[in-house]
Amino acid sequence: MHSLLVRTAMFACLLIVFASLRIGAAEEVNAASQDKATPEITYSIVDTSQKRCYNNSKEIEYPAPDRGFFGQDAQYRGNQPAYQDHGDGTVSDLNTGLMWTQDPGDKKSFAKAVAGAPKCKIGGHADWRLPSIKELYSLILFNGIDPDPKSRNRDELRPFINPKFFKFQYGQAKYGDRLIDSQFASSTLYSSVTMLNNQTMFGVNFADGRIKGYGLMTPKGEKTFYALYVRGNPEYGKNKFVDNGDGTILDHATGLMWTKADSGETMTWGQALAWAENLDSGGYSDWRLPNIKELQSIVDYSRCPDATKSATIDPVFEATAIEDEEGNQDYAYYWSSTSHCNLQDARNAAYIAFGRALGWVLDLRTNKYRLLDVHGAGSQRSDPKTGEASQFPRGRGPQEDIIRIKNMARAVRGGVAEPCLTGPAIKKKPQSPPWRP
Ligand SMILES: [Ca+2]
Ligand SMILES: [Ca+2]
Repeated sequence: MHSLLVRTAMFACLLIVFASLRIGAAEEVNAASQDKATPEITYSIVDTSQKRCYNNSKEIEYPAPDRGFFGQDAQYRGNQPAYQDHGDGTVSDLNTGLMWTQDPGDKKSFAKAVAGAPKCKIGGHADWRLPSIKELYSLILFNGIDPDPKSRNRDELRPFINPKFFKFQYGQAKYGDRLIDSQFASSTLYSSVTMLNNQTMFGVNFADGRIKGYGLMTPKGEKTFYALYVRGNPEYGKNKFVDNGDGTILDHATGLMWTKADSGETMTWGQALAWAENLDSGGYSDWRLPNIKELQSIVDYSRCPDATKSATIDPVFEATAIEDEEGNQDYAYYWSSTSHCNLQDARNAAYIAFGRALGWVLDLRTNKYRLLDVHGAGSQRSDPKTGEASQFPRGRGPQEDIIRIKNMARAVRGGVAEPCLTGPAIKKKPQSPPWRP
């Protein structure tokens, strides 16, 4: 009698378990069909990993919503980087659905980087390709530190890519390289030329945190690059813009909504953060300044002022024309919410050049400076957050980049960016360099 009771009770329990399993299965089916109804994110933007907040020069506590510098990169978390190391020389990016080779090998020319993809059999896969500039930029992280190009000191440096998953090295003396010479190749060629006549490829420098167009030829021969190969998610980097007709543009590929118009005037970095946070447009008030990876997602690398007489952006967007430093029609640089830090300070923030990426180049024959498109429209560089551009009449340092300080802005909303009001404790820095005997 006793054991019959137990058996009956057990049977009842099993029935309940089976019933709940069936309900669980039904819920999964419902969730799957709902996924089909809502647009699929095919171009998931990975966050920059910037976790600290900065003012115009240094790290600060996370600012409150009504205070200056609110709305910067660290305060919107987004899709945090997540990788899986397969232990066979390949790494999967769990956000983008892209699989990568882990080791870029030796530097090689662009032609050899292209030719190497179909020959690559790493991990037993035969469908590797050289990444587009948008695919390659998905790996960049902005907890990196921009080195002084002349420095040889590798202490305290941190690259702009996760070195636990990707083999990274700073410039090697064996190539005659500077510390910062760690440029990675992409399959994206510039639709114009740099330095007046150089065929140019966009690459990412994971040593100093920039996109630049690199001339394929140098006076010494073909320029060489590191190359990672990628496979999977053929939709990555392809926008699906829809003009909502109310001043907003939705990119169904990324899930981000953008303002159709830009700020129409240039401003400092702090002003750009506040402009976006205070914007009321299309019936939305939760606009923010995009981080640099979100902003790069709307670059159209097939367009540029020279090739299409337009900004480097899909024509669904409006872009305010400007006059460059010599009075030629061009398009602006656009601020991101991302600081570009070096060992000394956080005085710079990252921008995308939606017009020519100009620099002052000294012509050794005439000993005069010429204003040239040195890096190509679609580059990512950085500018001082505040100050007077007139202090930099011939650009800055070995990068030769022109300095504008006042740049344009475009606002974004949506995605998975919840505001974040607290962060890690501020890093204390020694007041002066440690004394060395
Ligand atoms: Ca962020
Ligand atoms: Ca707001």
